[in-house]
Amino acid sequence: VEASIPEPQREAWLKHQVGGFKDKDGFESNFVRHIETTLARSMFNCDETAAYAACSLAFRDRLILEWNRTQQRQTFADSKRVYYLSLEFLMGRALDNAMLNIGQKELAKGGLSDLGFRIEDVIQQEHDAALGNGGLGRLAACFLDSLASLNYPAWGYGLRYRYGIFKQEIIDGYQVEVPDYWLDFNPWEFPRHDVTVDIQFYGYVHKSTDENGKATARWEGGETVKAVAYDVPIPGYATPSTNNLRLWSSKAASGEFDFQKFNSGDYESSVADQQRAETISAVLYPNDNLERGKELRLKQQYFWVAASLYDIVRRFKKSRRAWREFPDQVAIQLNDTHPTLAVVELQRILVDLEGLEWDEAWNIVTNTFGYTNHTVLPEALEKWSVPLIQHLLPRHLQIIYDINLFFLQSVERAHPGDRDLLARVSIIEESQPKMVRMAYLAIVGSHKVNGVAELHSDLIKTTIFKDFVTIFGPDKFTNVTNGITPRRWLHQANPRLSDLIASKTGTHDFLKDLTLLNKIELSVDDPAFRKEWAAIKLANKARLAEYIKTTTGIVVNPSALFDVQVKRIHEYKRQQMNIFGVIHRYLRIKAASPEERKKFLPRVSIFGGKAAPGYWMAKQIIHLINSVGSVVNNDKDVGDLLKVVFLEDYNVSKAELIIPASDISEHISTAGTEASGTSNMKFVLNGGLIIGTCDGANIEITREIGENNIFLFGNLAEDVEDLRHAHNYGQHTLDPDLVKVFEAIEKGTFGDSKDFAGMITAVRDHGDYYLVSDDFQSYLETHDVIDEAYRNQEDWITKCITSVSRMGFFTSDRCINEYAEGIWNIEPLPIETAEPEKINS
Ligand code: 4GP
Repeated sequence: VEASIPEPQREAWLKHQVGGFKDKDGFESNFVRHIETTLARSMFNCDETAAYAACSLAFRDRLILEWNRTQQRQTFADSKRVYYLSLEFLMGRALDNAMLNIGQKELAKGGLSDLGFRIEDVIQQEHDAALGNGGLGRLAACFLDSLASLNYPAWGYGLRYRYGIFKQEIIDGYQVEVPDYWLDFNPWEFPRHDVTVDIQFYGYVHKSTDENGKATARWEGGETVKAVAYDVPIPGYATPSTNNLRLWSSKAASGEFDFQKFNSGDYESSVADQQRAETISAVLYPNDNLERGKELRLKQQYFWVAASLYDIVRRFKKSRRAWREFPDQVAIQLNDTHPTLAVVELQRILVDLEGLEWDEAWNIVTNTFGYTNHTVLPEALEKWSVPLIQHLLPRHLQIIYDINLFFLQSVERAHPGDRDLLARVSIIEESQPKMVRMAYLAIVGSHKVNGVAELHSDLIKTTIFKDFVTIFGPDKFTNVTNGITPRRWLHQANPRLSDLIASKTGTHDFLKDLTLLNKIELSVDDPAFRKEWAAIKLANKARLAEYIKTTTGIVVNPSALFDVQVKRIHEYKRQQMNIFGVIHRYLRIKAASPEERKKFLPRVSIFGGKAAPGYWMAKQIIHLINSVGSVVNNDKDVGDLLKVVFLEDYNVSKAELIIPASDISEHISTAGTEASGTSNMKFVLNGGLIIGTCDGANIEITREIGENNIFLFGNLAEDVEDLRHAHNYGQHTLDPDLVKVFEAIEKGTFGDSKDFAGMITAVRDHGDYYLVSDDFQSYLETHDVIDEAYRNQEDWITKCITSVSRMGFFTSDRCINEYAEGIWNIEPLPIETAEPEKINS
């Protein structure tokens, strides 16, 4: 407030306030100004990259004005805000999204065309913001879009990685990882060199007693690193609300470098401190559904959490409210356990720095946090070693021990004598070394815990968190089924389909209220509508076919059935089962007579996805897919009947190209392992059908669209444990068709079989943990059913239209409203609350 301009000068100020462009002409003059001044180019030196830069800067100018107004409005209204803490925000491209959300894409298209550019080419220049691995990070990005679109006062907090998820190259069929340096030119962030926080690491705890005899603890010594804020504006759809995503970058706290060392000629070590500090936010860990306890990762977590909490507390303190009102003003959502140290940090701030009593502080903490779990896979549940935390964050370890002590005392009071229960739920695992179980800490420190689809939310209550349901009661646990933003995943990715739908529903209002899609069911028999529907799908497939040709050289027929599986490569997602199925189909084609071959439905099997660099089995799966492709795609007997394509470097912008082109997509995880899945929703929303197991959100998709419109197969979650148990006792007869597939691989049909031995032995000799063999026959049969269904194009289109019309439930707007009401207790801010001019008076 000290920085506000005094009343007498405001008139001059207001006279010169900049506004964003209002029409095409305004856009063009902004564009040219940025080309000529910001970018120092001219009309004789302006390629598509420069056009992308200038166009983005013109839109950024508009966004930041709305961003400022939104922040002022929120500050003025002083209502409760939600903070979404996520180590990953998989945003993808920003320009197209910004143009669409603020409703200026047509205008920009005209303006760019006047100046000599095609908008599609300009959009393509943008580098994806790939600050995430997979589902968890993309969900966070969809949530930001919904929060802004629904006018919630909300901030995202994350890390500004210099390197996002690696770029994947396929060389000789193998995955090779290449660093993703994406910050060369990023017009979508605003560095806030004035918003910095000093973050402490290491050191020791100094305990003493104050003048009133109260014991106090102070964390002293150690080293300090500076967190610098970078703000990314998040435009809402069809609303001026523009929220903030604040990403922290690390810097050395003490100036640039060590002058003494520099002067004495020791140049290299003079910059060592700086480099060590910058390492903290340098790179995103490339693991999806997998944790590895690396010290640097823990440093990232604390760095980000401490900076974010400092910021949140600073904002709260401006309102001069009493501490007990903190949870009325602040809701913090923990996106998985990665930010769980925030629970400990807030307790530390309140007790050590603000002098609150433990119980009062703890009450504030638990009423502030909510925790979302995204996986039940044991290898993904975070644990940190006690000695590591002791070393890095000595005061936090003491607080964790105290939290655990008080928690276990309360359990003991409610369940006297149950020592096993105490051992099971203790936040500290009594292993060698001792470990801190982060999920337990998150549960104890939050007032609500949610899973991300119904089955998943039931599973966490009956398996991994069962004891906590006994202790806290069932109401602490809830479900919020995931969703996706229809702005990006329908309108942006598939504009023709979006416009066709609008031609039937009257407007594009379904992009704000997705349940309005149900109106198109009335047109399911309308021949013109159906014809256009089919033409759009074919055009999307032709566009993908073109892309496949340019990137891989493989020629595919757009009228073949496109069968797509794109997601992170993981044994539980079972790409291995898919490729075994492809091999089975290949063997059948080979064995058939030329006459019989004519009966096969032409198919293109499309794969895409990254393997974690250290995940050997996943890399083997990629290699097998590519090896099968090079045999099948060059086999004259097969021709167009089967093509196998692996698309390199799957990411958000490629998803926008691939998803609208799918006929069938595969969501075939072992039942009970995929918490929700969100691409399943994207595919159906784009008029593709899916083959899936009874897992994650597939179950709710089935409920919404009807079981005639989805191809389900395989064992149920409730049977998985028994099957695994049986396997371990030797009761495992391999499926005969799978045996044939293994024989073909082992004969060397797809190259040196040693390269694929791990995938075979996992199924044949090591217990088949993911039940590939158990589900294989029903998987194959279901694919035959799909072939038959696809031959009847009229029925197929009916299924697609019907499915799309019933997908309203899966918008992330619905999710955000559920979180807001059931977990955060926040309300949207009506946008007419305050005129920005009035705010500082
Ligand atoms: C993913 C889950 O695997 C996926 O089922 C879910 O849809 C998504 O979160 C969003 O909730 N989990 C991760 C992870 O990405 O790293 O644990």
